[in-house]
Amino acid sequence: MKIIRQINKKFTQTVVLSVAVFVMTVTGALASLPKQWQLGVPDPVSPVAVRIHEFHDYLLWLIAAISLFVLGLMIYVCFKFKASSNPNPTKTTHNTLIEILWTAVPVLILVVVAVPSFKTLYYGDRAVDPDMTIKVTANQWYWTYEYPDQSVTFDSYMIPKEEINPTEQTYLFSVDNPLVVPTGKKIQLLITSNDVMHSFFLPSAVVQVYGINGRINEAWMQIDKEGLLYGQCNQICGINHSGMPIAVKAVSDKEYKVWLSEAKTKFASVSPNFKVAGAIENKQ
Ligand SMILES: [Cu+2]
Repeated sequence: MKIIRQINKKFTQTVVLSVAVFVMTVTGALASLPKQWQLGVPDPVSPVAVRIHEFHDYLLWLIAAISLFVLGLMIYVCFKFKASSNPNPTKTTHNTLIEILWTAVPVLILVVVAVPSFKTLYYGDRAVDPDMTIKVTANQWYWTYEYPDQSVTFDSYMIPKEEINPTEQTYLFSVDNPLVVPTGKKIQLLITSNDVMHSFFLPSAVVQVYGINGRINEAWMQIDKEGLLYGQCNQICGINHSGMPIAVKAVSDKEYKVWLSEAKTKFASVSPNFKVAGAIENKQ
């Protein structure tokens, strides 16, 4: 009986969770959460992501064409040169034209892959004239988000399983304080770590940058539609690697300003650097 009751409870939980996820997905509230039986990658939400998706689709057509061509050649060879059709096998060992072709054609293919690949890579590498900067610091095991121009810094922790509200939150994705960004603004991301290597990975914006202690890596994003985006640390960093989700809340400019003024009070604290500077000043 106990087992049946447990199964029943589990089943009810699953149904409730599925309905909740479905409702949230339909209403678009959780646009970037992975879905059951999802095909492909999350919808792109930033210009870099759009370009990378286009490049991905282009490569897909290219490799499909190459694969079909090679398959066709193999089928042709299998029938044309099978032993029964060739009782006296040919002794041919060289064919200059074919040898030039199978060297030159792959080189050309690599060129038509490399050119758009480098263009996309450089486009996403650095923010040109960003509207704002956010510094992301990885810690074991949480993220610290800093808005240097606004003197706002706060930590973002995963919500533990027992505190999850299943109608609004998703275990392993939801956090206490998401990173809030305004839509349509070019955001320069500076990513570093306080301890071991972590990775700031936000698939729908195609941002994946390592946070490395003592280094600052750069990326940028411009979220063009409002919503909650999810990602997670995808550099195996240690025992709580799975406990470092990234939640980014993209809101309108107006809402962002309201949040910012609230955040300045909510997360008001003096950064350690200011403390040290103040101490030195006081001594003088
Ligand atoms: Cu990590």
